Order: sequence, then structure tokens, then C-alpha cells
Amino acid sequence: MRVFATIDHHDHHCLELDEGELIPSWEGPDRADIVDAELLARGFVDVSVPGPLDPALIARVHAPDYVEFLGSAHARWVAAGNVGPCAMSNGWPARRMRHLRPEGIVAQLGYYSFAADCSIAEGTWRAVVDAARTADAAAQHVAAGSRTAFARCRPPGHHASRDQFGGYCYLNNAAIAAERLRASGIDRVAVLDVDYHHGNGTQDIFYSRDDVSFCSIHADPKVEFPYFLGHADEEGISLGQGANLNIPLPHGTGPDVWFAALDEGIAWIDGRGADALVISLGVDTFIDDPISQFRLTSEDFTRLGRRLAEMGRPTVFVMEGGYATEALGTNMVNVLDAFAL
Ligand code: OKP
Ligand code: ZN
Repeated sequence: MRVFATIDHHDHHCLELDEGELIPSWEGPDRADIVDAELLARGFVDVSVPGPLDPALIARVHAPDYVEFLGSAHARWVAAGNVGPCAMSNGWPARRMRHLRPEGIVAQLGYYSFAADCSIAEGTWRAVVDAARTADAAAQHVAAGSRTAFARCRPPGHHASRDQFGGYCYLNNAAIAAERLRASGIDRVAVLDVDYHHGNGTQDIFYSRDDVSFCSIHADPKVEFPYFLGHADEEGISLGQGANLNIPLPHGTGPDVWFAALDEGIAWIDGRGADALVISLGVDTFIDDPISQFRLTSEDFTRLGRRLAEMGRPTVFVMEGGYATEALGTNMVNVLDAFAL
């Protein structure tokens, strides 16, 4: 299996507001290093550096003013005299307030984000660009006729919407991969999101379209981040009506219920008739994940890879979450290894 990766993510280490404290983010540079080490140890040596960023592709997924904001936010934060190392807001447009773009950097950080678990460090934009390039390259590889490819990227992307960051995500790597497949002439694409958290950004980006179907299996937003999207009655709108499937599950969900949900999602995708797949591959469904509440084992990730292979479709894997660092490499590569067989 071809792997696409860069190491230019190392200077992306942010602070997050967690349990009332500002802590180094759970989503740190070690995550990618751990996955890289495991890939190498298990013979995934077909590694490529992705090509340059394609602004036209990014513009199919994200608003131009948002992309411009992300690229300049940290420099503006410093220039405005803010002392903290990571740019973050302290106010957001809530119920009955107006969504007019304000002028200052702190206010704009609120305008362009939906959570305080995610800030912008000096090296964030460079890592974000590389993650997007990586997802694009993996999709191009599959569009050119390969059965599969893995985008080993960080930061993750599935919480990022057209114009808001949050949940450790800035540009939506999976959506970028899906758009590359579409732009390459693949008619029907399905994104299957198996990360523990709902892929609210991906859902939002494709919500009114029928050419990219979206299915997410995740912890119920009533009790889990991102809290405000991911319910079972969100089925898409206008042209996209019926092209969105959410399967929220309770805290404590184990393999029996989780794999039954996966079968339901796969049957739905089969019914939609997808020509290619993008997998938002988070392994934070793992029993020992420090911020999550499902109960999959490392062996279950092998089972997941096998089940995805049975779908028999060209498949782009895009790395999302997974925070149990001791097992992260094993869990992520178990999926890829089982798929590649
Ligand atoms: C990103 B991805 C921990 C709070 C964490 C945000 C989680 C973002 C997950 N106490 N809040 O979907 O893995
Ligand atoms: Zn997650």
C-alpha cells in the first residue's frame, strides 16, 4: 500500500482547553511519528512525499476568506501583541447573536472556529497545508487506478467545515480527498467516517450534495464532542436529501454493537452505489483511548480492515484521531495491513 506523508507537521503543537485547563493538545506530533515507526516495522516502505498544494482543489472545499485567515492568523496574533504561544478566541457568535465578520484577530478566531480545544501555533499552517497535500496525493493515487493509498496526515480534518476550525481540525483532509476523486472523473464517492467523534465538518461540506455520500459511526453527540451535530435524524437537504447517514452510539459501545453499526453503514453505502471510498480513519474507538468511551480492541482494527476490503472498492484512507499513543501505531496499521492483504 502506498503511503503519503511529510514530516513538516512537527511544529504544529497546540494548546487545548480541557477540563478547565490549558494543556498541550492530545493531538501532538508524536502521533504521526508513532504511526510512521509502525508502518516501517511492518514493511510499509512504499512512502511518497505529496505534490504541491492545489489552491483550486482547496477552494472546492473551503471558503477563500477562511483559507486566507488560517494562513495569516498566527502572524496577526503576534503582531497584535498577544502573549500566548497559540492563537485562540474567547468569544463565539452564539444564539441570537449576529454572524458578521468582526475585525480584530481574537474576534475573527471566534468567527472562524466552533471550539476551544484547538488553537493556532506558529507551525500550524505549514502542517495543515501538508496534511491537505497528503490527502490529495493519496486520492490522486487511487484515481489513477490503484486499489488503495494511505494519507498519514496530521492535524486531522473531519471536524473542519467549509469555514470553521475546531476539534483539532483546520482543513478537511477527507473532504479534499473526496473532491479530488470527483474532479478526477469518479462519479459517486462515499466517505465512511469510523472515528469515535462525529465528522461534523465533512457532513456539513457535503450536506446538500448527492455525489458525495457521508456515513459516520460515532459517540452520541448528546454526550460527546462535537455536541451539536451528528444526530440520527440528519439525512441531508435538497439534492443531498438521503445522502447522509449518522449512526450515534452510546458511551461504552463494544465490538458487537459497533460492527453491527458498521454493517448497517456499509449496506447503506452499497445502496448509494459508490464508485470509490474515502475512509476517515480514526482509531480513538479503542478501549484504552484516553479521551474516548468505546471498547474496540487492537484485534478489532484488523477485523475492520478486512471488512472494508470486502467492500471491494477503490479506497483512500485518511488518518484522523487516536490518542492512546502506546497502541496507536498497532491499531492504525492493523486496519491497513488487513485491508492490503
Ligand atoms: C478530534 B478527532 C478531551 C476533550 C477533547 C475534542 C476532541 C476532538 C477529537 N477531554 N475534545 O475526532 O479525533
Ligand atoms: Zn476522534
